[in-house]
Amino acid sequence: EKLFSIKMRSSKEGIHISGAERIVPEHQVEEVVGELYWRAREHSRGEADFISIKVEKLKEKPVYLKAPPIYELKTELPIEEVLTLLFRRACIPENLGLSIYSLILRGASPSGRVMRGAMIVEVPSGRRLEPDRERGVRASYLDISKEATRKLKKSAGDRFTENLKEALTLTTKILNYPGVLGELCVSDDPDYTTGYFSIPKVGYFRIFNLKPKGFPFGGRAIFVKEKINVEEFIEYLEKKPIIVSE
Ligand code: PML
Repeated sequence: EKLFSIKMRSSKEGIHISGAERIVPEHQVEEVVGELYWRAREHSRGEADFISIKVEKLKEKPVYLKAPPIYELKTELPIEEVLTLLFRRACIPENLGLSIYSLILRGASPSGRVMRGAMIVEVPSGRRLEPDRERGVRASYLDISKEATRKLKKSAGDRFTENLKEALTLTTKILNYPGVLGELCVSDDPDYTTGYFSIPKVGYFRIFNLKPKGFPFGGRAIFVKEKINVEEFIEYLEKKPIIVSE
């Protein structure tokens, strides 16, 4: 059966409120368009003045990927020490990793705002490779299967959130590209203090209290090896359809 990408975004007075996307077989398109419409309304409590829902037939078959295992870090260690251990495991110099973490907490775009997409950081030079530093790079064409979602809900228990599901889907796509060393994510939602650092073939390390409550800044950094072909990597992130499945 043919597959379709469905993407939703909503805003009010030009300011982004929410976005979501799915990849579904043709017979589910109508239902999922409805779901995303309701989701846009719900997220904005009916305040959105613009909702866009785009339906597009996939031009290529999706790649089916397995999510990394999830580890939840409950520790008394200061957050910098936790991150240092994880950076080491990913072969990222700790000074570089920590400086990117503090940059994210300050608002990483040149204008000091939150970047909507990720920065791409070359290791070990620290060079920023994303062409648009204000926006960053946004991965797209992704979804997670029902079975993989069920398994995730079971393993995360009462610590399951929609943010976890979406973050795991996104990082599974990112980690699957050769030359990626890890991804650091701090939520830009002031009330969502859980973030993660993920490492290819190792895992998704969920870090509670990665930032103080009420803090409005956040963002993502993808750490990559030198000599990665950035154009091809960005093309993969933006265009290649992937579905996280069992
Ligand atoms: C989690 O593991 O709970 C998700 C962390 C990242 C959330 C990013 C976001 O949705 O703002």
